[in-house]
Amino acid sequence: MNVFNGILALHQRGEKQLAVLLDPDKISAGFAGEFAANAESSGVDIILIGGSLLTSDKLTEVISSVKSKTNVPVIIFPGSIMQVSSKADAILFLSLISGRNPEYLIGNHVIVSPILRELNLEPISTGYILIDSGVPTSASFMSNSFPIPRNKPDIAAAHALAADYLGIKQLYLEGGSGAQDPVPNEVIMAVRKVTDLPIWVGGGIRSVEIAKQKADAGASVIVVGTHFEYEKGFAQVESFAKEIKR
Ligand code: 1GP
Repeated sequence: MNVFNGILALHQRGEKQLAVLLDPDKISAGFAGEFAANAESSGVDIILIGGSLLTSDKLTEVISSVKSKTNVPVIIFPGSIMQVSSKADAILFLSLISGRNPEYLIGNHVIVSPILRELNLEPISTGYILIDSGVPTSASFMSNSFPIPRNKPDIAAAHALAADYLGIKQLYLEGGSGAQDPVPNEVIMAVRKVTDLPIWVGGGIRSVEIAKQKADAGASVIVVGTHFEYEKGFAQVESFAKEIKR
């Protein structure tokens, strides 16, 4: 299975996708499996697994549990090069293009690429763009990089265009997990204007209305993590999926 081709095909048909982020530090493998069992019928297109800083060793256990219960593609969303597992279908191969930290632009990629090849894990080339979300975020702190100011859509668009010209396959506009304010619609629209690449948008999306706004602004994949982390929240997955696909 080529995971990126599936994402691209839906994007090219204009179909919006919902990605749910599971953080192995915050949920048990058993609970992740229960969520996965209902993911497909709830309209989930992608299950992302990872975190900015994993303090437990549960990544592979959570991935295996999810994989045993669903055919929805499982993609690692790595906070560091330690987050790899042959059990996943693919990994977001993130280059933090909004930052100027060489380790997150190319250094870590050199270290981990031979391992990904060995594990036969599909790398999905992704231009990762941090957008200021009102408060410092783990992604910004851990990567030692500044986000793009949220009132500068033209700067975000220039980064997106450069990524497109470099041959990067998709973009991820990131407000940061638990962001106070999600990525502004104006930023998504400005990026959409300059590129046809799939655009992922995540960070601080806490309501169906906001999710729909981001999809309408031009996001191809809506990522929700924190809001769904508790059992109560997972009950809302279906309504998020329905709304963004409407
Ligand atoms: C974080 O974009 C994801 O990298 C999801 O963010 O946890 O705020 O939904 P939330």
